[in-house]
Amino acid sequence: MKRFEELSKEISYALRHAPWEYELEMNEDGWVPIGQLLDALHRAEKWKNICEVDLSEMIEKSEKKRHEIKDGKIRAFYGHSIPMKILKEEKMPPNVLYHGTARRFLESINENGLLPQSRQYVHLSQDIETAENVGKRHDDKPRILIIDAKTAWNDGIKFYFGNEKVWLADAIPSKYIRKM
Ligand code: HQG
Repeated sequence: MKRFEELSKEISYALRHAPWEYELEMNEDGWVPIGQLLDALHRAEKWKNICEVDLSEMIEKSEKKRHEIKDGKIRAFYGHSIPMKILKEEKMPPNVLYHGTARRFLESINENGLLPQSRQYVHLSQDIETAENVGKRHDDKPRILIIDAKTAWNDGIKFYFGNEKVWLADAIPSKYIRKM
């Protein structure tokens, strides 16, 4: 399992942050040909025997749904930081979404709303547990923010579907955010 985690990290890095390091041709939806990714991975000794079945198994065994394979291509569902904006599917969000963050960011979020920071989109969580896990990456006592997604969406803020647990937005003004 550890090996799949390591593989998943490397693939996330390639697909979210540095496709050029792996000579990947990425389309505007974030898809790259699996063959290209495998060719790049095979150059590293530790991945020289990786095949498409391993990639499928890695996705299947992962706790989080980070990647998707379809028609000979692979992509990351979210998390991108590359200059080319990945187009995501606009979708009506649930009435309420959550965002787990660090205590030290609260003042700035209060002032400026949620901003994508180093990524292309703000990442929001479908449920509180997911938000807590996201927040714990930044703070051992994370704070959960409640996003009034329904009102924001009615006011014209766009939301995008990431996966069943992760929603995306360009930015969330602070008037739609309250602390839990
Ligand atoms: C904060 C992981 C100051 C924001 C996770 C967050 C997620 C602000 C941090 C996905 C701010 C950015 C993304 C403002 C936002 N002032 N701080 N105005 N607006 N922030 O890692 O949402 O495991 O880029 O609260 O599970 O934590 O990689 O975003 O704390 O789904 O698959 O700026 O990445 O998924 O941090 O996490 P990040 P995130 P994976």
